[in-house]
Amino acid sequence: EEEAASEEGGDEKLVIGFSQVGAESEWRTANTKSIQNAITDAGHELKFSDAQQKQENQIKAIRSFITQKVDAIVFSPVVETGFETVLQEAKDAGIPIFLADRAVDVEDDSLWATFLGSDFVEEGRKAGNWLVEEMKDVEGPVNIVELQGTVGSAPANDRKEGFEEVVSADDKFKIIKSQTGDFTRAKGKEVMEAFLKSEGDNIDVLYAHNDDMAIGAIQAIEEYGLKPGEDIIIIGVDAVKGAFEAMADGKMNVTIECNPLFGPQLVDLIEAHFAGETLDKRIAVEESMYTMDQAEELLPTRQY
Ligand code: GYE
Repeated sequence: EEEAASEEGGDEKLVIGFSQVGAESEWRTANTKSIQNAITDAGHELKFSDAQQKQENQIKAIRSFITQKVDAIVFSPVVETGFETVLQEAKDAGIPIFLADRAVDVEDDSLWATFLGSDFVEEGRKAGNWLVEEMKDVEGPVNIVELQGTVGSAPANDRKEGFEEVVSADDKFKIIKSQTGDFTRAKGKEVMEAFLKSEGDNIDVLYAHNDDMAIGAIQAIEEYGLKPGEDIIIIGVDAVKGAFEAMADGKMNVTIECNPLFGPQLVDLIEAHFAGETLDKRIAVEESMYTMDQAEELLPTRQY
């Protein structure tokens, strides 16, 4: 048997397959590095697969990890639904799944060992609460356009839900347009151009589900002849360096932190699992929120 020698605790060298979403954002690049480095720094062997934001690629990657008899699989699902079959195959093969960053929507929670990631609903609420406070003296209507993340992904679903929950309490807030920008700069720019074309000066606020789309949109707004950060309030999520740069330039107002640097924490959890510990089903990463006036001071200290 090749079973984990639990008396040896964390000393065992594991083969870990990592099915990553893609390379769609600054956040993702930082996350990939953090997890890859943590796995190899701990002396484990890494098999890496980039799904290029496609579910079918992830299903293939997981099947290939199962065939290769890896010890564990780290999985960041591009969308929430449709993974039951392949997760069941991993379970049948006795390979534990560690959900990293994004959740799956499956009924049987024995299909994964633990989920380590952020509370995306809470991030959406933070964005909404910031806006409510910022607009407290404005009579309204406050016209909001929303750039959603990848359709069907946990962060897109949850960031929408949390934000709506807060702003819907006051009917001066109107979400006049909402469309996906797939978490990329290019798509964020393209969709913002379309929003501006149909709504123009009517737009008061942009809520983008990540900073990369906000940064793409900022470009579209400038090309349209408006001032991002002034004529249109810009709210992003992630707190990547690019957002701090935009805020330091006065072009973006706030970013909600979503910390991608949880590689070491993830590897600790994997090792704990192989040492026989029972893990909580959901483990949260701690994070904050940063505004324009803090950007210049904090920029040099940002790690991603
Ligand atoms: O916010 C976005 C990335 O799943 C939390 O995915 C992650 C999101 C992140 O593309 O930038």
